[in-house]
Amino acid sequence: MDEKPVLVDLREGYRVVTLNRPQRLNAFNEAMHVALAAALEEAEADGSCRAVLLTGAGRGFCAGQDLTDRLAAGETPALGGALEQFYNPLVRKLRALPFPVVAAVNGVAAGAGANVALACDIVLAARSASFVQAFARIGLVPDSGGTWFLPRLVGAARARALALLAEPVAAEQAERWGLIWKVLDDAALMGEAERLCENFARGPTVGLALIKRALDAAETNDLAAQLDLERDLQREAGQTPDFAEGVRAFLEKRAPAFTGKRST
Ligand code: T3D
Repeated sequence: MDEKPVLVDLREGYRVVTLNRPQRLNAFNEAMHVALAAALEEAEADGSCRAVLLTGAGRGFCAGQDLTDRLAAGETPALGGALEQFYNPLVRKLRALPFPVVAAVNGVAAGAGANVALACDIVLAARSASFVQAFARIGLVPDSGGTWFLPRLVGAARARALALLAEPVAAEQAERWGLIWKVLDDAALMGEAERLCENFARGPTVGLALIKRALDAAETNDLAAQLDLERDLQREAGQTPDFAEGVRAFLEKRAPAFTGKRST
């Protein structure tokens, strides 16, 4: 049995959440799902937490579903159940968290592991990392948002080839294609991810959460609806003390001291 399938490290204003089943390249089993869901719930409930850094222990980020669990479940396991119970809520939670989530993809991200990374707001990857839509290799369909994220991030042609061929994409190629934000030398990955989270921990958190909402809504809204939404969200952002502080700091030519709060 894994001792702690997810590690949580409390930092000043953010949390580092580490998938911790390195002997299986951090593949998901039920215990890891439950622990990750709890870690994210706790981060959300902690008013001082203004960002999450998600990474993996050992040489992999996450190899998707633990396939040994699937054999143990029998010849024809009811796979939709795990999506309903664990993967879909996880992806929804990552998108809905009211602060940025930075993925530091330290090694291979395969299957649902790749798509959980893509669900994060900013994806950094080590130069040695790779992304594999491994599903077709075992007769499955990309899940955890894969069929939604891929065409939006890299276009229809690449999305189809990635899903149908299940070939790995090296981190540098992933960056060139726009699948991820940035590739870094392996030794620089965590430092850069921490730097981003430290910045977010001092950021205008409510405004950042509203940006997440606007960009997600833009995936389905037409322009007219999106313009209306931007107006509404801007009203909300304009009522935060961070907006007033941001403008004051600009006029006074100093760095803003954002609180991340909705009200003073
Ligand atoms: O409910 C449902 O099931 C539906 C949901 C599905 C979601 C999914 O994610 S389906 C896709 C599941 N994932 C995969 O198919 C990926 C399987 N893994 C691989 O293809 C390769 O391991 C990698 C490409 C990720 C990495 O290859 P490599 O050569 O760097 O490492 P390796 O030697 O294959 O793996 C190292 C160890 O991790 C190895 O164990 P061992 O031999 O040292 O004892 C390997 O068996 C284990 N491992 C890797 N991935 C998984 C795994 N064990 C269980 N489940 C895994 N997914």
